[in-house]
Amino acid sequence: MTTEAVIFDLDGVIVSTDNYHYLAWKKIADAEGIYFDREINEALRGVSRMESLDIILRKTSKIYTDEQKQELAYRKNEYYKTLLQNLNSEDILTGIMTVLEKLKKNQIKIAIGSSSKNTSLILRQIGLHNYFHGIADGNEIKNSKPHPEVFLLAAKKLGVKPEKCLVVEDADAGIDAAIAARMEVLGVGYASKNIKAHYRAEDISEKLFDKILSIDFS
Ligand code: B16
Ligand code: MG
Repeated sequence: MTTEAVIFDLDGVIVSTDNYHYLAWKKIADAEGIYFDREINEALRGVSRMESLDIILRKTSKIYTDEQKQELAYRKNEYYKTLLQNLNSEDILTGIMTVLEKLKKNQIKIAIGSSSKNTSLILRQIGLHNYFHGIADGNEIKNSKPHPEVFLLAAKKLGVKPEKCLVVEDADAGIDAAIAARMEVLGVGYASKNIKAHYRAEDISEKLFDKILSIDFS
């Protein structure tokens, strides 16, 4: 396959916001007397805010109305946004900037495909707001990962066919979404153990992309 574009997931690939998500959900769960730990938090990777809340509420027998659920999700997001104020360019994960620069230099388009409705805020915080050729996020889609919608939208914005795109993901839901979009996928971090991914690696590096895309990065 000739790769014409690379679509990067945001949380867990470009920047690590998982701990902030955890702290914000933990605050809500504790206030509601619901058990929540870091293992349950792992199941929320790549999953939308409301679906994340539904997973958390599995630990309680209390029935919440839609209005109450909206209120919990709102409170979680307000706290999460406060925590995001701490983010800056130093939080961009290791290896990312070198790879992004080299992809651009090699005329490979780069995009973001994220379930997060806070994508713009996060990109602004880390100074990459105007950096990508295309951004598709949680505000623009009806179906979140594992549905392929966000990646198909990113490809459309770039004007690149899905089969010419490579996705970089840290979530199992995101790996499934990329496969459903008929894209190749590199599983990193948490998803480096997912055997459905075409490529797997703990961390992102120049060497890795050199191998996958056969680019001479020298
Ligand atoms: P928000 P990604 C996802 O982002 C996160 O991994 C997931 O934990 C979160 O619930 C989801 O965004 C929604 O985020 O509440 O900010 O809209 O990994 O797809 O970039
Ligand atoms: Mg992610």
